[in-house]
Amino acid sequence: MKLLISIFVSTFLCFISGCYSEHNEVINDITITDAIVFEQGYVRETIPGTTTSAAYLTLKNMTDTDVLLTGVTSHISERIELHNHDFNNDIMQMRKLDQVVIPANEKVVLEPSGMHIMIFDLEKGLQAQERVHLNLQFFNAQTQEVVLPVRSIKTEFH
Ligand SMILES: [Cu+2]
Repeated sequence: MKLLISIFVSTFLCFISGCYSEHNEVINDITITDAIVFEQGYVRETIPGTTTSAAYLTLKNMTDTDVLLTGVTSHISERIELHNHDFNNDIMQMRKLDQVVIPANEKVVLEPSGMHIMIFDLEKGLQAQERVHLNLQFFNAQTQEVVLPVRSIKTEFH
């Protein structure tokens, strides 16, 4: 009974002294705009008659903790997904990802042959020289805005 009381008391003390919020702080300790540095990127020009595009960028993690990119939003589309390319019987297919890990003290490169940000249902085409605002969403509910230039499809292969 004494043991039970002491467990109860310590749980209660933990509760009022903020053990729970302390735990939360460990996760939310990172300020994304300081931790994640956007190095470069662009959005692909749309092919006439199509409503999809993709964004590519390099993000560098300046911290000792892995950071998870969990989604992307933008005013240009309500459907933006994180994707990867997979080979299935020698056919390249795209697969939706729930998150992209940006490893501690490392970079992650989203590029045409690898992971990328897929933009669906564009209401109007994207032309070279335009700029696209993307809100990157991270695991701790923080966001970071990046502004990417639209690049022509031709320059993508040069
Ligand atoms: Cu894709």
